[in-house]
Amino acid sequence: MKKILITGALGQLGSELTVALRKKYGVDNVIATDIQQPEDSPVVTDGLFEILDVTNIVRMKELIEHYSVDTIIHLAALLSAVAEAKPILAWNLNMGGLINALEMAREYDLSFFTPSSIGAFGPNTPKDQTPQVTIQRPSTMYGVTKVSGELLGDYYHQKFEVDTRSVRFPGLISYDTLPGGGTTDYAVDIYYEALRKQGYASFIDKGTYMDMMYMPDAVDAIIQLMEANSEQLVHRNAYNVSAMSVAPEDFERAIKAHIPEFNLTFDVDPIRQSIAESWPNAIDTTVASKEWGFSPRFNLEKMTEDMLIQLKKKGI
Ligand code: AKB
Repeated sequence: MKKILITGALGQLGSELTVALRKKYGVDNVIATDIQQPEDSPVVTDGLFEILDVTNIVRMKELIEHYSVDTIIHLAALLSAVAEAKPILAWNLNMGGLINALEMAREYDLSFFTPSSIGAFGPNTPKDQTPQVTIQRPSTMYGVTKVSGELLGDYYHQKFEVDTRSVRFPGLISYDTLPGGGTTDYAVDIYYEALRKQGYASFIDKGTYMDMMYMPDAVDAIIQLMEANSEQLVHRNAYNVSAMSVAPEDFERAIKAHIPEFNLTFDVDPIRQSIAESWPNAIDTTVASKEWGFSPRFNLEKMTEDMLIQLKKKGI
């Protein structure tokens, strides 16, 4: 990775990945792009930034040529709950952006990363220790776009020798930028509300387990996978990764260790609850560990401690 173009750089993952990549590869070697340009974001102010609507391949091509890009990290996409509310928009944006980015990778011989998700699994997938290779028949539009993305990644690798790589991210928890429109977003909201109100009404029900991971581990996973030797990679699109399998009451317990008066209640959103129930409880990440050394550093307790410290620093 020498000249990296990131799409969707202002999103939850992009905003932290951009900062980490600029630090590691140099400010002049990371081109952050997004469809909007807020003046107050460090993604915009602290390095190269360009407006890019990923459905516009002409503009994408212009930027790739202008900056002599050699790697594309394609993050622009709608998350699960929004995609379920706007399925046609989700198909057009998630698949339209992805095929444009893959075409650019083919034409300019770029290294390529795009995230898949635990949303690529469905109700027929084994729920516990979900294997790397298993049934993938999702019941959401988000899942349909994620499975299609995995297949396209493999297709471009096998047919055109594009160096495509991907991971199936679980819910990502971070203090920097809020996620928007995901099913796992409750796991971020709960920390904000724990500090603001010492209480939280969860839109995901008690006993609903999903995989989660702290943002520093997600950023490290992308860098580690992109730096791995190509010959090591058998299951490229996409590796199961996760750091913990947790239900709302597990967050409650972890938060109570720091804020004893914290009170968890439930106000379940039927749409997001049904999406959550169609996803695994806990996925098996051993293939990612074996092929490129995936090894997350944060468990629930360590993450909770850090989240609360960082949010307090932000004045929450
Ligand atoms: C979502 O909830 O949509 C995302 C995901 C797990 O892909 N966080």
